Amino acid sequence: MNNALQENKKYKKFVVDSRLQYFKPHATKIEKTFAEEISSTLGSNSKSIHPKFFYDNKGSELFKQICSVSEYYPTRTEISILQKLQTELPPFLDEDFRLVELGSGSSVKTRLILDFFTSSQKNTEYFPIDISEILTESSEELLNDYKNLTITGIIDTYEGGLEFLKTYDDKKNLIIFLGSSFGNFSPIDGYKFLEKVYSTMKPGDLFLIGLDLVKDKTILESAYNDSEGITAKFNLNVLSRINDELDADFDLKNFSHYAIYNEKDQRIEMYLKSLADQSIVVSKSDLELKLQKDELIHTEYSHKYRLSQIHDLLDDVGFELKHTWLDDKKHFSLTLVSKN
Ligand code: AVJ
Repeated sequence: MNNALQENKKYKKFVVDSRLQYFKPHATKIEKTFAEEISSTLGSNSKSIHPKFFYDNKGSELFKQICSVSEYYPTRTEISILQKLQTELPPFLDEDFRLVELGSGSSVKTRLILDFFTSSQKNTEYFPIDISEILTESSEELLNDYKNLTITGIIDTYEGGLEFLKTYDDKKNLIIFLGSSFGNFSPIDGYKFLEKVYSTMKPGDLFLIGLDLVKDKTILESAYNDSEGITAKFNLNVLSRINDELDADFDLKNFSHYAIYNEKDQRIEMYLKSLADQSIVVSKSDLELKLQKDELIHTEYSHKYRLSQIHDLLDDVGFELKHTWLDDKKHFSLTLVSKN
């Protein structure tokens, strides 16, 4: 057993069985509550709701549905690239790597990587880092399907989990961050995040990042305005969540989904548009929100990158570029970098 780990006093260890354990911080850090965050972001002049709040049970289910609508190309494109990596990533790895994932992800993608890890290693270690405890559920199936797999979940923010990993042991890590989740960050926050990743990596560790690429505006806008209206439901669902959890009285009929591509800033911008002059009470945030007809509540940015920007960004942080994989249409990218 690993001593460094048990000595990490900030985390409590839960052993489920010999192949599954997880770590959770004792005290949740002094983070703002949902109510407080909504109070400040909806109470300000430019109203917004952070996209991390999309993912309650209903929202996570809707996001899964988005991933399979025909207009939403990122998921299936990234999967097609990961299929190529089955033979093209192993040359960059040796026996000793463990797989670390930021977000416990869709297990379809994780599995594509676990396939070749488990077939070339005697024992494979998988460390998902996720703020939600969902990883304890999805783990069972993985353990059933891969007999030489052990899972150590870290239930914390990405930054917290990476910090934890830094003092864990000397085993090499392949850290993966898929799905263009990075696109939610503003360029400045994204840069800071990558610096954090870099600072927690050991020499020899690898980082694989999936990023959506700049492309034709109509393809981008269709992906966030699917004809089945699933993205609209996903966006509006955050208001239901606020109703349920913060005792608010949003009437969803008085809002519409609005998503456009901002070419200058290279990002999809998602909003909830108020369809009338209205006033909403959010009891637990101690807030009375006044909205005018056509006023927008910002809910998400999804930044798109050019290959040269991805390379410059990673290079600026200090990473060494190993390889970038693309699909045939150059819609999506996976880039592997190392810390030397
Ligand atoms: C999970 C942030 C990568 O930006 O494409 C999908 C979320 N929002 N449709 C994205 C999302 C609307 C997604 N990310």
